[in-house]
Amino acid sequence: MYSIALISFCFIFLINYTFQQGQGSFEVREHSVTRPYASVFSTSNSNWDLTGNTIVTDKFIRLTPDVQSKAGGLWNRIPVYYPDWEMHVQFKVFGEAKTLFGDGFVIWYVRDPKIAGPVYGSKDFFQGLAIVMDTYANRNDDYSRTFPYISAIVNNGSLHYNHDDDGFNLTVASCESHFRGRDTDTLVAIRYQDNRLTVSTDTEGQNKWTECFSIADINLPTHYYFGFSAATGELSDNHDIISVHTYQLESSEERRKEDRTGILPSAPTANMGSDNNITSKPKGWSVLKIFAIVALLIITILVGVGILFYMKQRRYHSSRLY
Ligand SMILES: [Ca+2]
Repeated sequence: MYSIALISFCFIFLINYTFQQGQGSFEVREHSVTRPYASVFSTSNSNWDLTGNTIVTDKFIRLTPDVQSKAGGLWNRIPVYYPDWEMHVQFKVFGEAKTLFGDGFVIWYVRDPKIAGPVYGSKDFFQGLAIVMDTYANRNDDYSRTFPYISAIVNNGSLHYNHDDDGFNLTVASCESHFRGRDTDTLVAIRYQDNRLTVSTDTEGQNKWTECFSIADINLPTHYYFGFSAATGELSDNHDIISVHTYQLESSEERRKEDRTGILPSAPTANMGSDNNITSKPKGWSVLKIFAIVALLIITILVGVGILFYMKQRRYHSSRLY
């Protein structure tokens, strides 16, 4: 009886995986979504939940339509029990607007999934990782970032995501990426292995990954949940998830044996809010420059007045001579 149970378990275990990327890496079916979606969502024991305004067609899973004040989510139900993983997400962000659109979407790895809130339709003070695919620059003052923009945020549950500064002060790594409104397929890959977080994009239709950032020393536990969410406010866009492929990566024996469930998300060596990709714009006119201009103006006026006075004097003397 025991051996039959064990064989059944092994069989179920094996069919859940498809060999993908070399030895030790497998696609995890329960953390992936591919067409046809009917087979993903039609059963009561689906691995995924849809929240808010999310709709499923035969071509895409639409988190929000290009309509104001909508919010939606796609959340996985099975905790991620392996420490090292890579997720490839095919998505599409587009809409009618040419200049004003928003706000983007988030790829989540969090302790508490499916809780509606103000961060792209999901919970603030979240515990876990957010890969923010931000299409609208809320803060656009003295930083020369161009949007769309991808940023990674690691939160232990105590930090507030501030939309007004695009989560700038919590950003551990980021890059600019022109993923919106493309005719090509747009994909993002998130790899978490040996505490290194690497995000790459493929938006040019060349079937080639371009590294967005790679940052070491990112601590994330196991048994959190994957999810996606998006929200529109005054600005809107279609935010579509087309496919998700998640791979379990090969882990060292030490990591496999380690109990990682209690790890608090952290990025102890990250220089939050001062990523290398973000450079300050010139700060405008310095005091010295303003002083020099004022001085030049005064000298010009003085010289002008001087010339006028001199000419007037000459005319005066001339009129006295004749
Ligand atoms: Ca924003």
